[in-house]
Formats: sequence, structure tokens, C-alpha cells
Amino acid sequence: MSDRPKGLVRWLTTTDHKDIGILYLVTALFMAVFGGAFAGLLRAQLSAADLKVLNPDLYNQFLSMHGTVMIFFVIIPALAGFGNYFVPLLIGARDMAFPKLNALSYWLVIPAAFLMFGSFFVQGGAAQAGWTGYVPLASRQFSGTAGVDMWILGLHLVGLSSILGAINFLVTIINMRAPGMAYFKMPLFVWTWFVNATLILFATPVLAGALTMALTDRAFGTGFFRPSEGGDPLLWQHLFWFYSHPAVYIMVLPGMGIVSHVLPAFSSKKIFGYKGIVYATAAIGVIGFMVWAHHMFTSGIDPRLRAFFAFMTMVIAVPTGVKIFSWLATIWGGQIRFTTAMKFALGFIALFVMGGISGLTLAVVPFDVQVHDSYYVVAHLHYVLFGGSVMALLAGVFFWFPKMSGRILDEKLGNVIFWLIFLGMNITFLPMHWLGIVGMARRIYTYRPEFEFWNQVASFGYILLFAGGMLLLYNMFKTLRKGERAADDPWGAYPLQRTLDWSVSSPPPVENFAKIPEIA
Ligand code: HEM
Ligand SMILES: [Cu+2]
Repeated sequence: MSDRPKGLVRWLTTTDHKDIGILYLVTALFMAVFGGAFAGLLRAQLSAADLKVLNPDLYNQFLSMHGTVMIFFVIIPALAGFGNYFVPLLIGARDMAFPKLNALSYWLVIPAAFLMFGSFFVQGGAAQAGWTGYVPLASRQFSGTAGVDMWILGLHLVGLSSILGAINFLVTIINMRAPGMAYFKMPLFVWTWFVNATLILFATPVLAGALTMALTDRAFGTGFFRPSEGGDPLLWQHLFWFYSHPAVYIMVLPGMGIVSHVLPAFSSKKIFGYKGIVYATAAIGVIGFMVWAHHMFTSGIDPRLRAFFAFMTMVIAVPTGVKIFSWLATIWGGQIRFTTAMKFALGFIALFVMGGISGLTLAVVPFDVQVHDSYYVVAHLHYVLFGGSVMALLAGVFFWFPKMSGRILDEKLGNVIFWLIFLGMNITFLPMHWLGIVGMARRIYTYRPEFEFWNQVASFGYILLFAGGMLLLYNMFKTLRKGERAADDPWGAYPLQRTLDWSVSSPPPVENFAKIPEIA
């Protein structure tokens, strides 16, 4: 047990779910620095009309890579990091079901990242077809250089990583729960990963198939997406969004799980409506597969299909609403402690609700037709992804850092970080709703002068976000070196919640439990 290797060898050879969780999290943080820097370049170019910070080609490359990196290399791996670290702990297991497979899932991300970032240095540069890789833009005809091929292969690898990870999560959760932990006794973070892994298993292979078809169209002249060969570019959109809509839930469900631990812990109450949240999570998972064509309202699909997808998109607000009300009822009348984690969890609710409401407006076909491919969509997607996933992740960072490192992040700095990020996020993305409504197009490297004012505001917001991000990194380094030591249960969450993460030392020992706990 205690004879595991030290230093670099440990990290290169580890199969401990906690080490792998940390590897995922550190990788995601590292990628966030790049993804965030790309965003800074975009915002610099857009900080005034007719600037020449980036040329159009480079703008498109950074835009495509920013979206791809943030989604596939930041949010998804970070959630997998928390999942790897905490799912086994929370169900009272010693590790994931397949520890070596788990290590493989992590290590697949590294060559994928090399393919993505390496593509900037090949002839023609990185992919320019957006993170959605729409054909024919991503076809050989319009993107003939290697960038798109590397993008496809990189996504293949991260997709494989997620699929293997999902299998591991499912087998772990189904088979390795401690005696007495019935399904309806599982902590909510475990439930969200259970549903999430199922989503990944149904959705990600479809993406892999679509990517393979795009690759053979490009390399071997097949015609899946080429009308001249009897194919159809719309097929790409169907397959892509059949994955990517569920993917937005893949990116938010575990975040909701984190929030479902943080809110009760700092309200001194139990979560309100546990079973309702479980059913709502499952319902979101199912309905999430019936809404993908809301991304295709302007692509000429049958109006009756549009009506169906508009309706289903609105239906999904119901289980989401159930969760929001459960969270609000959880904090209602509680003794609230405004720790940094709690602030991020509350910020998550506020921003996610706003993203959800703009999503509802986009479900209204005539409105979507007006604002399609405008900044309104960019605003909406950032409220959901930044406001949803990233805020929840940051809540998780402040909540679980003591468990993982044995030290508590500086709360005074945490407060500043929260406000920089919360205000920065709103200052950056709120004005984009108005820009979109008045007609500023998405994915364009410059704009007409009348759009300048709100773009300047948005770019100013980036500076706040940047400062918040840097301060977070500083807080982590500082805390790791000489932060306050954490007790087993630094937040006093155990007596009421009884989740097993707080029942072991901080950080937990190898194999987590000296004796597998029995759940009463
Ligand atoms: C983890 C958080 C983030 C995620 C998941 C994310 C995701 C995305 C995605 C998918 C796109 C492509 C949008 C499109 O298809 O038109 C995009 C575009 C963009 N993002 Fe982000 N982003 C994040 C954070 C940020 C931040 C912090 C900023 C800057 C403050 C930012 C600024 C931009 C800009 C300027 C664009 C280009 C929009 C355009 O030209 O159409 N993003 N982001
Ligand atoms: Cu969608």
C-alpha cells in the first residue's frame, strides 16, 4: 500500500482514481489557460471595429480552437476529474472498477491535445470550420489542409476517452457500492454521473461515427456528406447535434451534482426533494436526446419537425425547473454560510437560469430564425456553459480542494475571485444578447462601427475574467505551499449529509477506507 512510487513516476504510472482525478483536473486547468488566452485574442480583435490584431484566417483558427478546447479539453475533463476522484469515495469503494482502463482514459487526452495544438503549426494552420465542423466548410474542398484532419483525429481520441470512462463509471456505480448503499441512497453527485455516463454511451459513438464519415469523405472520396455523390450535408448536422445537444447536458449534469452537495452543506440543511432531483436528472437525460434539431431550425427541415423540436425543447425546462426549485427550497430558511464555494453555487443558479431562459426564447422558431448565428446565440451558450458548467466547477474547486490537497483555499482571495468572475462574466456576455438582437453576426472577425460600444464593454469584461483566473491560479499555488491545514470535514458537512468524502482523512489514504463502510 505505502510502497507506491514517488514524484514523477507516481504520476506517470498511477492507477489510483484519486491521482487520475487530479491529473484530469490539472490538465483541464492547464488547457483553460490556453482556451482563455484564445478568448483573449478574440476579444482583443473585437475590442474595436476594423482592428488588425488577427487576420481573418487566424481569427477563425483561434475561434474554432477556443470552442473546441473549452468544451472537449476543459469542461468535460474537469468534470471527469471530479467524477474520478469523488464517485468511488462517495459510494464507499476503494477505486474505480477498472483502474488501468481509467488511466488509459486519461492518457488518451494527451495525444489528443497534441493533435489539436499541433495543428496550429502545420501548413494552413488549425481547423477554421468552428467547433461544430460543419460540412461543406470542413470538407476537403474548402478546408483542404491537414488542420481539419488533426481536429477530427483529436476528437476521435477524446471521444474514445469519454466512452471508456463512461463504461468504467457505470460498472463502478452498479457493482461497487458499499453494502447498504441502495440506489436511492447514492449521493446526488454519483447520480448525476450515473445518468451522465449513460448519455455519453449513447451519444459519443454517434459523434465518432460522424467524424469517421467526415474523415473518409476527406481522405478517400466517399460521399456521405457530398450531394454530388448522393450524400447530404444536413446529415452531418443531424449526427453532430445528436451528440452535441446531449453533450451540453454532459457538461452540466455533473455540475448540478456538485451544486447539490454545496448548497445543503452551507445551508445547514438536507437537500430538499432528493428523489425529485434524481427523477429530474434522469428525465433531462432522456429528453435531451429529443431536442437536437433546435440547432437546425433555419436549415430547411420540415416545419412539422420544427414544431416537435420546439415543443420538446420547452418540455426540458420542466425537470430543470424541478431542480432549481429544489435548490431554492434547500437554501430557503437555512443557516447560510457565504463561503466562496457557496457563492459560486448561488452564482451558478443565477447564471444558469438566465442561460435557460434565453434558451427557451431560442426554442421559439420565429425568434430563432431572427437571431440564428448572431451574438444572441454566443451570449446564450456562454451563459449555459460558463455560467452553468464553469461556475459549478469553481464551486467544486473551493468545496473539495481541502479534501484533495489537505489545505483550504484562501477564502478572502476566494471572495475577490468570485466577484471578478461573476461580474466579468456578466459584463462580457450580457451585452452580447443586445448585439445579437440588433444584428451582429457570430463568427466574424470584424463588425460595423455601430456595434462598437457593447463590444468594448464585453472586452473590458474579459479583463475582469482574466484577473479572476490569474488570482485563482495564485490562490492555488499559495495554498499548496502554505495554506491552512484542512480537517477531515472542514466545512462541518458530515453530521447532516453523511456523505463518505468527509468521513476519511484529507487527503484520503490509498484505497480510501481501512474497512469498507456499511451504510445504514
Ligand atoms: C469554459 C468557458 C467557455 C466555453 C465552454 C466557451 C465556448 C465557446 C464556444 C463553443 C464558442 C463558439 C461559438 C460559436 O460557435 O459561434 C465560443 C466563442 C467565443 N467565446 Fe467562448 N467559451 C468559454 C469562455 C469564454 C471566455 C471567458 C471568453 C471571453 C471573455 C469567451 C469569448 C468568446 C468569443 C469572443 C467567442 C467568439 C464568438 C464569435 O466570434 O462568434 N469565451 N466560446
Ligand atoms: Cu441543443
